[in-house]
Amino acid sequence: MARLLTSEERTLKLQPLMGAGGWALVDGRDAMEKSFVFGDFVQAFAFMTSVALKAEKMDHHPEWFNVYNRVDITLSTHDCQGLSSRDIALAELIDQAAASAA
Ligand code: HBI
Repeated sequence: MARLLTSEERTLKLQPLMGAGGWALVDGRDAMEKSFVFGDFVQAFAFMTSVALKAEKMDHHPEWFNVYNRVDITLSTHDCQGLSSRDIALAELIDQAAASAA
């Protein structure tokens, strides 16, 4: 069962993903979000396929919305109704997948 990030973990591990990292906290919910824009739908879907396979291996899945070349992603952990280390790991994996999709 995943546990919520402590305030120290949020400072040390979550903050680096925010700001220039592109992730932002969601208003009114203990979750993080980021939007990605690709060259076209096929590139966006290839990114989603890559993330989906890795998320399945992690057994930790994003909430996401796709329209054409844009993918909006929200991460939070259902088990503890908030941000856990699993969300940080998945965010880092997602950023790596986006970088290699570019
Ligand atoms: N994905 N985002 C998210 N949050 C969860 O709590 C979660 C999940 N994927 C699978 C899952 N939980 C459970 O099936 C496993 O933790 C057992």
